[in-house]
Amino acid sequence: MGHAVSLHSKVKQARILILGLDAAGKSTILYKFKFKEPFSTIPTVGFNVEMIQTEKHLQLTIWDVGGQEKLRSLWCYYFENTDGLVYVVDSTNKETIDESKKEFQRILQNELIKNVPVVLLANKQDIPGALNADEITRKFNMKKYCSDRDWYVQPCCAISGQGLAEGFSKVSEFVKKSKDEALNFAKQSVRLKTSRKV
Ligand SMILES: Nc1nc2c(ncn2[C@@H]2O[C@H](COP(=O)(O)OP(=O)(O)OP(=O)(O)O)[C@@H](O)[C@H]2O)c(=O)[nH]1
Ligand SMILES: [Mg+2]
Repeated sequence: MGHAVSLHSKVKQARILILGLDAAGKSTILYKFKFKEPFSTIPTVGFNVEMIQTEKHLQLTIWDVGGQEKLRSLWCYYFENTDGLVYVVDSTNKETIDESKKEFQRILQNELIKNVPVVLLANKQDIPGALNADEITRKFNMKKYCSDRDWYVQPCCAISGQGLAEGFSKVSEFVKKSKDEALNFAKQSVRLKTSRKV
């Protein structure tokens, strides 16, 4: 009975983790996406968490964790049960982009994040000289490092909100797909067990 209920209930909840270096724009993105209004932020010490309903009928619980260097060792405590990762890059800051890439690759290596779909938000596209999505894709070596999962690079501007709906829609789509696959796998296993008993 428990099985039947859990296997047939619709997917409604997903846990999304937003990470990236300090000042990449994570909190600005979270609050602009939620409230659709400009939001002035202060550096996050700890985390912010918001629930947002997307058009894919998914309730996203979005965790935005502070990105200052001394806080990054705490990121791993947020990894468990993550359904989708949104990694935010300041596309204009050539001094920190290699550091951002290093942190990104470190996250991907963690067992708890294995196969978790990724949307990389190439933020601050309003600033002249920002690297575009193709340049960020190459810089972050996405094809190589994300070959084991669904991934997408979305250019955006947290101030105007441009690109945010597309980015979160993409992560919702990926999450739904992987949850559907897990559900189908579970259904098949139940069917197999039942047919063996008969
Ligand atoms: N021009 C421009 N500025 C942005 C954009 N996104 C964020 N900012 C600015 O970047 C600064 C840092 O933004 P936050 O959202 O606080 O950065 P954060 O990633 O949450 O930083 P931590 O909490 O320290 O990890 C703020 O002054 C924002 O107004 C953007 O798309 N364009
Ligand atoms: Mg913040």
